[in-house]
Amino acid sequence: MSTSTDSLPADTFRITPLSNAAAGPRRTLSAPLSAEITAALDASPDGEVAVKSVDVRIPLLEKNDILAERNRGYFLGRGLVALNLVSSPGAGKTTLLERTLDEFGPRTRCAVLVGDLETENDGRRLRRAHAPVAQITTGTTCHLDASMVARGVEALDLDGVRILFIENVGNLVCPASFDLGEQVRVVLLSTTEGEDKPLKYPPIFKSAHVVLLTKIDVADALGFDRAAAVENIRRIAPQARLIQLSARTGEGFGEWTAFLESLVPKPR
Ligand SMILES: Nc1nc2c(ncn2[C@@H]2O[C@H](COP(=O)(O)OP(=O)(O)OP(=O)(O)O)[C@@H](O)[C@H]2O)c(=O)[nH]1
Ligand SMILES: [Mg+2]
Repeated sequence: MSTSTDSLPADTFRITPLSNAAAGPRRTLSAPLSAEITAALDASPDGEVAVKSVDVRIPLLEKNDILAERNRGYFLGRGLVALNLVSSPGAGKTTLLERTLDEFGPRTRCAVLVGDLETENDGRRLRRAHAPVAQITTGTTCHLDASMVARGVEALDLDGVRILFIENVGNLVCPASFDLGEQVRVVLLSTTEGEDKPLKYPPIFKSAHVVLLTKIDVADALGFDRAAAVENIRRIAPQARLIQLSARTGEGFGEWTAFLESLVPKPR
């Protein structure tokens, strides 16, 4: 029996039985063995057992889920709506938020938490006199999690804020598993990525409340088949509201801002 962690994500491990290994004297293993494995080894004539993979992400996600619920309660208590924006890198999250902040101005107070592995570029792009912004740099982590968001909001003046945008790290896989405590998850698909991404990365689209088809201004020039993209989104994410827009020309933007305004909690 040996352990192998080759090509595994850091938060999982797998024990692979060596089926061709010569039977030899029982080896001493340093890791603590469960009662089941010890019993199976004792019963095995050649000192080998088959062990199924163990997913150690479960406790990590449980902890995240607890913190996410705490964030959600905090946001509700403050009377604001929190949106988690996820997409592959460069789909247009920051550009969307730049235009959204400009269109709302001080009328509907917004705040932004923005995550990237490195740089404060996006945070700087989003800085506005009327909107507090904080940048979270995650180092090597490919997604935001609920504890980062909890710490991030401490850096924001949320007085009077009605909408909190959380721009996640650009990644179409990892953010799907991490609830941040948002009320609304927004997944962006840009015309530059191709029509098939919902089919290839279903979990994130299945978790969406809203799908934004972005950069529609360049769809024709790219030969992007919008009807096919819409069909793919509808197939994988029938639960999601779909809005097609361009943050560059403003086409479709009215539908987006009207949707956001409909989310703002009414004063009690
Ligand atoms: N033509 C066009 N280009 C856009 C649009 N929105 C964004 N872009 C361009 O797409 C590129 C990436 O946009 P960003 O807003 O930085 O994308 P992002 O999703 O925030 O990127 P990351 O934070 O790195 O994941 C930039 O060059 C933008 O100018 C759009 O509606 N139309
Ligand atoms: Mg960005």
